[in-house]
Amino acid sequence: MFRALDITTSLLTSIGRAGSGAGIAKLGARPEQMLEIYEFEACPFCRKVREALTILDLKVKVLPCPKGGERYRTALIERGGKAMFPYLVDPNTGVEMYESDDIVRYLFNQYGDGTVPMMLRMGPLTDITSVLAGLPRGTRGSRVTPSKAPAQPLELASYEASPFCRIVREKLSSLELPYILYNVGNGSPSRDAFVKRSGKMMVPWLSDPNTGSEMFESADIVKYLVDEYAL
Ligand SMILES: N[C@@H](CCC(=O)N[C@@H](CS)C(=O)NCC(=O)O)C(=O)O
Repeated sequence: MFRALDITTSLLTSIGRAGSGAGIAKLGARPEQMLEIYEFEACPFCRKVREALTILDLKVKVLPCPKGGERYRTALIERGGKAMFPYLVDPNTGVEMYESDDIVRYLFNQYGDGTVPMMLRMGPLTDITSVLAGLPRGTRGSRVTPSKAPAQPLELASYEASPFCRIVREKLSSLELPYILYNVGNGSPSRDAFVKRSGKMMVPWLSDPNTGSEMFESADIVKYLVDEYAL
C-alpha cells in the first residue's frame, strides 16, 4: 500500500512536468570531463537542470546538498560563496554558475543545438510547474539523514522523468551520497553501453564500487542504501 502510494506520487511529479526529462533532444558536442552539480532532489530549480541533463544525455557527478547537510554544502559555500542550489561546475570550460535558467541555457548552448525545450523555457511558468509537480513528494530528498560517507561515488543509471528513479535519487540525496548519474532517457545513445554493462535496459540501476554491489529495483536499492550507509 505504502509502496503503491510512493510510486503514484512520484508519477504525479513526472506528469506535473509533462514528462520533461523522459527522452533526449538534438545533441551537440560531448564533454570530455564529467560535469558536477551541487543540488538536492526536492529543489524545483534543481529539477529543471536534471531534466536538461537527461534531455542532453549528459553524465554528471551529483553532490547532494540536502537541508541540514554539511558534506557538500560547506564545500559549495567555500567554492561559490553561498548556499544556493543548483550550482553547476563544468571542468571542460572552467564555467561555474548558480541560477537554474542560466545553467539550462548554458547546457543547451554547449551540449545541445542551442534550442531550449518548451518545458524549460517558459520562465516563471516553468518554475511554477516545477514547484507544483514536486508537491506530491513533500519534503522527500530535501532533509539530511545522517550517513557514512562512501570512499568513492556510487553510480546510478536513471532518467529524470522515471518515477522509480526519483525514489532512489531522493534517498541518495537525503543520505548525502555522491553519485555519478548516467542519464539514459528514451533515445539515448548511451543505452547500448548501459545494457552491455548491466545486462538489460531497466532503470534505476545502482552500482556501488565501494562494496561491489549492483542492482535493479528501486525498493531494493533504497533498502540497500539505508542498510549500508544510514547511521
Ligand atoms: N533563482 C534560483 C533560485 C534557487 C533557489 O532558491 N534554490 C533554493 C533551493 S530550491 C536554495 O538554494 N535554497 C537555499 C537552501 O536550500 O539552503 C535558481 O533558479 O537557481
